[in-house]
Amino acid sequence: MSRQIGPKLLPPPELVEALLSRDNFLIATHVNPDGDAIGSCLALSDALNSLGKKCVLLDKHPIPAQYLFLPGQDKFETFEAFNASGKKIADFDTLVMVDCNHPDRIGLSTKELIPAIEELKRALAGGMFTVVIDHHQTENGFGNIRWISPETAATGMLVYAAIKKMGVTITQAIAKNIYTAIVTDTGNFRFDNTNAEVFRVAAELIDYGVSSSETYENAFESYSGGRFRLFLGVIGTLWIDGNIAVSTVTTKMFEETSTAADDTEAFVSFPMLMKDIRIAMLIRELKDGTCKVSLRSKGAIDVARVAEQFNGGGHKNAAESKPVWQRQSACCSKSSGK
Ligand SMILES: [Mn+2]
Repeated sequence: MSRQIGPKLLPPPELVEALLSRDNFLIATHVNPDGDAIGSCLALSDALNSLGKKCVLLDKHPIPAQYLFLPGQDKFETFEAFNASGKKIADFDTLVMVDCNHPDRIGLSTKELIPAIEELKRALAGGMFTVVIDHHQTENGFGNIRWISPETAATGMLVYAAIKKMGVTITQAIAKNIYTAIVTDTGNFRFDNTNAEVFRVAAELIDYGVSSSETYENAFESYSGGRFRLFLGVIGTLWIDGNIAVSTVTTKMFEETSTAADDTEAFVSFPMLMKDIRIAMLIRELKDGTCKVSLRSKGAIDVARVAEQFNGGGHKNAAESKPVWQRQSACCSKSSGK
């Protein structure tokens, strides 16, 4: 069962060589991790483990509830847990950044004083060997070995190609993680980035024993009651101007529904159900009174360019700003429905 996947998914030889020749890996992904981030990291760590290598998976934030079904998810550690277990960043020879391409995105720009973060910042400043595997359009040259492929739908596709090139046996756990990575970033195969290559890889993964319906139910039909009430609240804030839809979520709405930022995943896209909406925005109030804006678009409209104006970035049809605006500006007041 080893069909040849397309030429776009050929990992750089130096990337495969680095993964095969190094032994102690820190694998880190972006803050507020999504299914692509988590699934890609888990698959990569299983592959490296099967070759006898040591991996620790790091993330700034805990795994969101909808991804707790992923095989091996309990291997993720927050930076605090990493410290508590007595490990040292200096014991690792390689950092692999997955589904992101800058240290800020893995949480190193935080103002909190966390020893593992300080250690990692020092290690990177001292030249710690770093491999980047990512598909975001917004990038800035960080890393010793970089495979950044914005035309690829999900980082999971890149990780899968790298794993195959390393000669690792694809287990059902690897297949489930990669499949979930792909369905997350393609919106279950409906976004513009869903090309033939995506279906070819998905078909292979189904052959390895992944259930598409089970994955869909776990990843998309698993809202808690609180998350669903939050969703109803966000829909209630909807404001439309022409082909642009804006919704908002405030810290008060999170408190009232006992939910958190990761519960808003995919909320930004719901106004796209309306025929004429081309751009959707979700403005999320942060605890410090600033706001982050998630952007989605259809077709040729490039919202990554918009997010870059606000120091953020992402993909053509899906991007996010850095924190903008202060409380008392219009952005976070509750709008009436329309
Ligand atoms: Mn991704």
